[in-house]
Amino acid sequence: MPRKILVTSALPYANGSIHLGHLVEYIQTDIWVRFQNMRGHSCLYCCADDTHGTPIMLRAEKEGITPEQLIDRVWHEHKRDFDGFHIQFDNYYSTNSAETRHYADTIYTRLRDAGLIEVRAIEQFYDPVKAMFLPDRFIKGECPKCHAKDQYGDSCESCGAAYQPTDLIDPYSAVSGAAPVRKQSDHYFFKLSDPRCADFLKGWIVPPQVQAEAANKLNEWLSGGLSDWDISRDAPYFGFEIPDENGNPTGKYYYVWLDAPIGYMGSFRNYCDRHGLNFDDYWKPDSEAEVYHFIGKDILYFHALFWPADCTTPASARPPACSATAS
Ligand code: B3M
Ligand code: ZN
Repeated sequence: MPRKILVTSALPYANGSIHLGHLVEYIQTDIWVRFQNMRGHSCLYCCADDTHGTPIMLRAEKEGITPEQLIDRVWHEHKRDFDGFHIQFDNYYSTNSAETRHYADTIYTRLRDAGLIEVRAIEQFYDPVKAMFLPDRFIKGECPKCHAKDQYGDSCESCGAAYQPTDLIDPYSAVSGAAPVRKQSDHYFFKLSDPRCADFLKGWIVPPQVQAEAANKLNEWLSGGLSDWDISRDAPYFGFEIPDENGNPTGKYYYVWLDAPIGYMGSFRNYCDRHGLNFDDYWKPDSEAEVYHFIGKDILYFHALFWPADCTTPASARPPACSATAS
């Protein structure tokens, strides 16, 4: 019986070039896809550029172009490089697409309606000159341990210490150089700590959904207890704006890691529409098709905890065994 298989590789970030480390993953995946097709199965390979977030926004600004112009240019560079290495994607798309926005809004509103989104005020560093909240990587200062200067807000490259940006001595904004102030704003959290998520994940994190080695690591995280996940960012931000109950803008944006895996769906949906395929034949919980995500282990947390929990839990007011994805 020929199998219906959909394969994805991690989406390269549109902030940099494709390097050999990337290619190891795409070439391995490409070999697996070709192998399945040679066995007579139908195996499709979809990918996309991961295009949202603060680094893209700031880089575009620095270059004096719009984020859309930047991601368009990088898309062509990435595509050229993949073609040069004969990576045969069935679709190479972008997360900044109508399809990805559609599935992001669908997943988000279902989570919200299932009581899995909570709004909470948090305090963060804010650049008063640039009028923007600063991600950890955009705050620099003196390491609280070894006193090396110009270290990032999350860790020291000189002594290896990990800390909070608030621990830095004489912090400054890497964007404007200004001293950051602390400021509160509302953030939207995906309630990963809700027992429904852990219950679902416990049943899901087993072979064949994930390899045994990955299951061990994931169970370690799970038994440590899952924390809620901050899925929103304040303006200015390059991404999709989060809608309120009436579909009106909230001034908050989906964090890039929320819509990045949804880009797998967006890319595949775009392929389906152009080739007369039914998207749901692959993604519905009871579908016979198989979905495989090829990823590096550093992004296991996002793919094997957040992603199955956020894309499957709202539907799993239905029984929990209905996984739609497999790694
Ligand atoms: N773009 C990986 C990275 O650039 C990230 C992967 C997304 S996969 C949905 O570090
Ligand atoms: Zn240090």
